[in-house]
Amino acid sequence: MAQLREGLAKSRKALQQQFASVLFDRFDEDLWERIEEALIYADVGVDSTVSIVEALEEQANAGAIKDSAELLAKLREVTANHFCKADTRIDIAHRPAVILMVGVNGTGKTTTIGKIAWHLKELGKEPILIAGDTFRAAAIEQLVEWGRRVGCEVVRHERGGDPGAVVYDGLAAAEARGADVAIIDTAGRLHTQVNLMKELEKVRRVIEKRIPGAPHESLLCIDATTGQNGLIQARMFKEAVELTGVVITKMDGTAKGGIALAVSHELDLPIKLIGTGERLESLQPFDAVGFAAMLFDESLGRR
Ligand SMILES: Nc1nc2c(ncn2[C@@H]2O[C@H](COP(=O)(O)OP(=O)(O)O)[C@@H](O)[C@H]2O)c(=O)[nH]1
Ligand SMILES: [Mg+2]
Repeated sequence: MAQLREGLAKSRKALQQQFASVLFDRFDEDLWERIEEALIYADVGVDSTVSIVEALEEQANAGAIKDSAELLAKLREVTANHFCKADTRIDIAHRPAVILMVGVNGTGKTTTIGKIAWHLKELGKEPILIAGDTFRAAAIEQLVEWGRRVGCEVVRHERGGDPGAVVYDGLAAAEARGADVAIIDTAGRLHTQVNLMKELEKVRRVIEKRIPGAPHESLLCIDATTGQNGLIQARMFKEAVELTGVVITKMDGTAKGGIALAVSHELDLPIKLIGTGERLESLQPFDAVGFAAMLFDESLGRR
């Protein structure tokens, strides 16, 4: 939690500057516009912003908001309520539990896999990593290096190999070793959406055939620093893959954290994990109430 706090410190500071002008003694159009601007600035996205401000206006009209402290309290409450209500936990109640990691290149898939594997080890579980990103030798090496640091097996083929084949072998190894969790890395630098869909569909078919009911989690990695571009990526991947949740990475590197809300609300997907740095332990579970509270910190009301 301390790390998420740290990671969100920048978001909060930027928002504080925006909300500093929001202190008010009466409700008028200008106030709502300034709140809207602040939310848009924080990357919350247009649809979610409009919906949040509408909900706040309703509360104000009903007499539930009398001063700026109450406004901020309601803002936190309404914001938390805008996150998708689906389960934010990662399902590892299978053996092996299969986690498929997808997302655009550079969003943090491989790093997040390393972090998840480390956390699993800490919990006494045995993970196995599968190098399904066969485009670049460096991508395979990167996963192998994480495996070395974490102390778990990595199943790999040569660069340029068929992702379906390495996934098949990886799952076979996971079953043979009695691994608790198999985490599959995938490529994200496919040139067209059609190619992307084809490749991910193929990988999925291989997984389903090998282990009925898998993948148990299909997680989309979104880089918080890319702002609204993350929403476009999420739409594209949701069309291509049946996603079970989202990982928002690089929350430590942005002055805006609202993309988590935009993606969760507009695409009805739970945020499951937050990446807050490059270290193994820099991965946090997601909690909507805590997230909203930190985004709109209490101190805002006391300025
Ligand atoms: N600051 C920060 N950097 C991250 C985080 N997650 C990943 N990165 C960095 O982002 C870059 C791309 O990550 P990588 O895992 O290779 O992305 P991939 O192409 O999706 O597999 C690397 O330099 C990572 O160290 C995070 O939560 N915070
Ligand atoms: Mg990678």
